[in-house]
Formats: sequence, structure tokens, C-alpha cells
Amino acid sequence: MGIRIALAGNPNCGKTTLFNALTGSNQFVGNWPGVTVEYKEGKYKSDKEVTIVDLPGIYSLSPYTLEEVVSRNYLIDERPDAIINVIDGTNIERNLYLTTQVVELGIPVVIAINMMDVVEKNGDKINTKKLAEEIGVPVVEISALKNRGLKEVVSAAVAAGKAALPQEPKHRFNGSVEHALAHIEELCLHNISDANIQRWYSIKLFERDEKIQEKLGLSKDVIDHIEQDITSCEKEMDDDAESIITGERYNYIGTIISGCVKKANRGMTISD
Ligand code: GDP
Ligand code: K
Ligand code: MG
Repeated sequence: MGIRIALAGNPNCGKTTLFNALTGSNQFVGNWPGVTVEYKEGKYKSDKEVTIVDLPGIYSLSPYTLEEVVSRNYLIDERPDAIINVIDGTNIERNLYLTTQVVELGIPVVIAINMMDVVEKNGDKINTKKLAEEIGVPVVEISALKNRGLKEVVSAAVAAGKAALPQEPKHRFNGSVEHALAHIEELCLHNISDANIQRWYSIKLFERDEKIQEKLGLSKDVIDHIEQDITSCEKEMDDDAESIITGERYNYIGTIISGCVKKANRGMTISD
């Protein structure tokens, strides 16, 4: 049985370099249906049962760019067996914003911290063991350019994909948000076929994501009902729904970074 692994990450984190190193000349390159965004798929050089997909670079799973729409549709509709979330190790804080969202999809995730050659040259230290514990996914240090850690990261992703355990995000939002999310799930997400993705959908509905409202075919009645949950949370937290979610993600990332990343000459904190 074949395993499908998707590479997801910010633009310029090294996804295509990793994809080329893993697949060599075993590549198929085309366009995503209906759009001019490039589609790349290939077989893993060392095991033809493993298919790798290079997703367009994205900063979030919100629908603001064509790349974000293409990448998230692939992840939620095609449900790859595992995701390798490629992170630029010189820019972990910014890259983790996407990570906090990717782990909510319910698909097994492995983090590949790329550009480790540069990280080491800079003298920065990343506590990968602690990072793995905090986020709840395996973390592998790699350098796609220098061919380092590539076997390890694919092995970890194949193992995660075969185990097929639903990815459980460790992060929880403020109680008021969680209350609204639970209500939204109860209202309209209990019947979707893949239960593991309920949480991700509930967060998107909380953010008033119209593409997701449409995709789920929600009635006006249900949308109005959800709106009540959202507005009461917004009143309580005195902020708009999207800003609440974004702000809480950044707070969470801040605590992770201060415990796991130490930049040379700059003490314990990171500011890019
Ligand atoms: P993508 O946008 O995520 O597909 O990123 P690319 O694969 O196009 O890489 C962006 C840039 O980073 C290119 O100049 C790569 O050569 C470089 N790059 C990728 N991986 C590494 C790495 O491990 N170390 C170093 N030093 N550079 C890398
Ligand atoms: K690029
Ligand atoms: Mg690329």
C-alpha cells in the first residue's frame, strides 16, 4: 500500500529543494486544476511506494492567496497520509504560525527544521526534543541543500502515516473560544465523514470563513446560530474573532520559542 506525504510550509523554507532531493528525476510537474499554481508530485528515490507532493508555499490556512486556497484544499480534500511541515530554522517563530494550524487538520505531522547548516553557522541552538514535546509531533533537523536528515525525516513521516493516529493539537484557546468551538462542532460538524478534522473546521467557522461555510453547505439558519456564538465570544474578549485566534496563536508560539530556541548573542528571545 502506497503512502502519500505532502510538503507544507512557508514560501522559501526549502520545500522544493527537499522535494528535488527526495524525488530526483522521478517527478511529475503540472498545474493545479483551473489555476496557474504549479503542481509537483514525485516518487521517493529510495522507496517507490512513497509519493511526495510539493505544496505551494503558504503563511496560513486562511483563504487569502491562491496558494493558500490550493494548499488547504489539497490537505482537507485529499487527506495525505502524513504532512512534512518544512520550517526555516533561521526563522522558526514566523514559520510556527502555519504549524499551529497544520496540526489542527488531524493528519499526522512531522516537522522538518530545514536550513540547519545555516542555523549551526549562526551558532543558534534549537531544543528539538522540547519542541517536539510542546507541539506534540516528531521534529527532525535537516538540510535539504546539504542532504542532511532526509532519510530520517521521510522515515518519521512514513511511520506516522502508517500508524495513522489522528494528530491531536496540544494547544487550547482561551475558555471562551473553546466554548464557542465546542458549540460549533455540535451544531454542524458531527456528521462530517472524517471526525479528525472537526476541530480545524470549527476554528475556520469561528473565523467566519465563507469558503468553508459554502463547502460544508451550511444553511442560513446554522450560520446565524454560529454567529451568535462568535459575537458573544467577541464581546467577552473585546476583540474580533480572527484577531482573537491570531493573537492566541502568537502567544502560544512565544512561549514555545522562549523555551526551545536560543539565538547566539541575543539571549533567550528572538526578534526577526
Ligand atoms: P520553497 O519556496 O519552500 O520551495 O524553497 P526553495 O526550495 O525554493 O528554497 C529557497 C532557497 O533556500 C533556495 O535558494 C535554496 O537553495 C535555499 N535552501 C533550501 N534548503 C536549504 C538548506 O538546507 N540550507 C541552505 N543553506 N539553503 C537552503
Ligand atoms: K521559492
Ligand atoms: Mg517551492
